[in-house]
Amino acid sequence: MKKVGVLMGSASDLELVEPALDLLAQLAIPTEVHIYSAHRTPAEAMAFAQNAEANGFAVLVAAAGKAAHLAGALAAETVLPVIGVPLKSSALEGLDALLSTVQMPRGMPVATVAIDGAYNAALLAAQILAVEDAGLREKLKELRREMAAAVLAQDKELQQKRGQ
Ligand code: RP5
Repeated sequence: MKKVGVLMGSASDLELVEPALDLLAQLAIPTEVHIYSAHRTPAEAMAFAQNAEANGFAVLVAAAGKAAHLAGALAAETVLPVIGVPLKSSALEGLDALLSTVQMPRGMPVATVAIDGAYNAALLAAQILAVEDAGLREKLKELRREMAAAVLAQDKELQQKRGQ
């Protein structure tokens, strides 16, 4: 299976990125994780994206806060899909990162998830890989069934508490 590359702009982002890493591990998707900043280490970030296709990646996840350019900078260097995760790491509560990530100019798309949406970014990356992988599609369907079962269990508990 091809790999998912997960990049974050700073070590301080790691805690918010961990839900993505956990899900990718749970789904047994090969993953490589890096701290590369679009501002502080632009050469490394650019080289990673330029070589990503040759290095066996299928999709990149880029998480960053503040003036979050990482996802867009990677997208500029590869035609692999890039999923941006705006992080809440500033006084602006992540709105700055959301707009920086989502408002890409025509021709250079970044698939942007919610602020602090690392889990969904990993899920979307898995769904992209699953287009060509029936086994992975089955795992994703099982996850959906588990989610639905959890909600219905919560509903049942609520009904019991309220004596409905
Ligand atoms: C962004 O600036 C990083 O992605 C991080 O969210 C934010 C703050 O970085 P540090 O100053 O904590 O390294 O580039």
